[in-house]
Amino acid sequence: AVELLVGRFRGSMVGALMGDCLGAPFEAEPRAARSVLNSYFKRLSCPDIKVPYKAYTDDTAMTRCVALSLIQEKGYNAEDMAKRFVKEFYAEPRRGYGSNVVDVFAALRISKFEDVYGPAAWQFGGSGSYGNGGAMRVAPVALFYHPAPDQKVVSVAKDMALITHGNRLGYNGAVLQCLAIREALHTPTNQLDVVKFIQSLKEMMKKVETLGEDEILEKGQIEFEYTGRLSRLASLMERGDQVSIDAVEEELGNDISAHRSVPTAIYSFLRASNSIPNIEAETAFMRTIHYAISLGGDTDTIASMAGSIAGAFYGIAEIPESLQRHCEGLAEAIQQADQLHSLATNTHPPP
Ligand code: R7I
Ligand code: MG
Ligand code: MG
Ligand code: MG
Repeated sequence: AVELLVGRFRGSMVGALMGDCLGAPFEAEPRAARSVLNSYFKRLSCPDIKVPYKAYTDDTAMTRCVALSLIQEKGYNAEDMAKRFVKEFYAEPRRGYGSNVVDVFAALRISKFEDVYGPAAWQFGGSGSYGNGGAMRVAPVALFYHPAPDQKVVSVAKDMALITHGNRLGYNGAVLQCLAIREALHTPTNQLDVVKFIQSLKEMMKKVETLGEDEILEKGQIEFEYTGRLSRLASLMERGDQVSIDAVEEELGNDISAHRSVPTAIYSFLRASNSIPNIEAETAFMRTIHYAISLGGDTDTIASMAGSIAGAFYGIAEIPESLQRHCEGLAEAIQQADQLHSLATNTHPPP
């Protein structure tokens, strides 16, 4: 069982990396047809063809910071994490960061990290960003804190997101993505019950989204945004293969906002647990990545989030090595997964 769990930690970290690297060429491009993606993956997995590696983007750059900070600090330390984000951004600013989050990095640096959560709170005139940048990097939190009680997991995911994303849609998106990875990690591979999986997330998000005293709804926002989208997700799953890409875009979204991408990533994982017409994939994990990219829009981030959920569920053994080897930073993702696993096991011994 212990070996299985290591494989799932690796699957989640490598899954996040692969979605980012393989999805990045399609980000904000016209949607790629399933046949085009079939050839894309076939070409990449051909053993005798040498292709240059696929570079990772901001999604992975920030995920690595989250992992390294948790490992170094043996838990969440806001200041350490913020410093790593900033250092990483100024070392490699051309990784495709969101256009507004860079202002947070600048303000953190200028203020010498005096108030770690301050600059994010001031984004967008004080409402904070609802981009998916908090959600896209949350996998290491889900892994490290997986044995901890729900409340602890929720509060760390939220605080980690708050360093850059002050809007409740931004940080609650990170919370939902974190809970989805943890749920996948805890579900036996032969016992995925789609209805129960969604219901469990809905029950947790209903508590999370109950408006706290310190929270306000921005104009046009509703209290139970994510709970509502999870209901829509459940209806889409009931309709099976009848659901078109346009319907997914309409009901769940495929853009850079957290509320229009996190539910889409979860849907991609669940939908791809069964075969999908015209998608040729070596494994259900690869079908998840393929399907997520086929939705278009924010392909690197949706595929990365879907990949980290699917990887936590299927484990590294279901991720073809022929495709892993194309991803920049593979060795680091595996090493961080192993370190997170040993820390999670020692820090939170099983009851
Ligand atoms: O969320 P963030 O880190 O961006 C992540 C995305 C991923 O797709 C990455 O792959 C990368 O491509 O970027 O960065 P932010 O700059 O905080 O948010 C991203 C974008 O969301 C912003 O540039 C805005 O276009 C939009 N956005 C908002 N627009 C209006 N009002 C986020 N919050 C708001 C808002 O409150
Ligand atoms: Mg990116
Ligand atoms: Mg609340
Ligand atoms: Mg993206």
